[in-house]
Amino acid sequence: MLFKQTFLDLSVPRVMGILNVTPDSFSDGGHYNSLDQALYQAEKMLQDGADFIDVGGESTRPGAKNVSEQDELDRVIPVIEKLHEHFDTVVSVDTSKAVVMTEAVKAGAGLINDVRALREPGAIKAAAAGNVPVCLMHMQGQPRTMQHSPSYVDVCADVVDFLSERVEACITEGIKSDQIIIDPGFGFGKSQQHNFQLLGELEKISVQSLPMLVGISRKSMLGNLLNRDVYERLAASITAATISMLKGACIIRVHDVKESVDAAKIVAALLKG
Ligand code: 8Y7
Repeated sequence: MLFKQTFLDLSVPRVMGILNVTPDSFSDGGHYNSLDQALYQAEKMLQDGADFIDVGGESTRPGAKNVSEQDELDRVIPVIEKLHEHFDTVVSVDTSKAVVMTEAVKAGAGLINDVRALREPGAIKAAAAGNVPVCLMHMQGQPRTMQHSPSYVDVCADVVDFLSERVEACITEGIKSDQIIIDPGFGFGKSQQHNFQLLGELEKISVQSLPMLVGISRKSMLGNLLNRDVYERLAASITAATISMLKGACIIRVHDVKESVDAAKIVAALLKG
């Protein structure tokens, strides 16, 4: 199986817990922005069965402001160091900045999760030098404006074309294909209709049989459909994660780890049986 020796066996679905260390992150209201609170939250997610902890210091919600390199480093590096020191888990760094990637890997990060798919200056080279797996996510536009007027000929085909191009760019720069994960990027430059079309045809999102990560947890596509605010989207999040796993996602990126791990175990039993 992919990653088995160096990383994690992805033949069963895995759960990535979200740890936002942004003061303005949309769904935890910035409750966990101090180091101790971040570690407490991470420990709880690991007790609940998370396989990865994704540490992010830049809010990418629609309309969010850009964060400086220094602010991002100050937010994420101490947390990554402590997680690496205290816990046996794969620490993922959610960043698009080359310097943050380099410093995060030095601090112990074992995965780079980039919503910009390594398109920022120096990012591919930093990731290749870091020699850790990368997650390449599809996004149309930039976070500040991506929801203004997303447009596609065919959302699934366009996402696959984009991810194929990014995978090739990574391989050209020396990233091994067994260190690449793809992600269709729910909510990133996509209308309500695009998001559900993508979910409905998720099994078509495939590039060189690479593993796929999906993040739908608490996203607006669920809230818009159900008219529920962000803390009332648990059932919807688990349902969407379950659909994603059945359609091929092998990592789900979630806020509600305990419930998601239960769902992942049911799917694992089903796939095994
Ligand atoms: C995703 C993500 C976010 C996602 C990957 C949120 C950082 C918005 N969403 N990374 N990041 N995939 N790989 O709602 O869908 O968590 S931020």
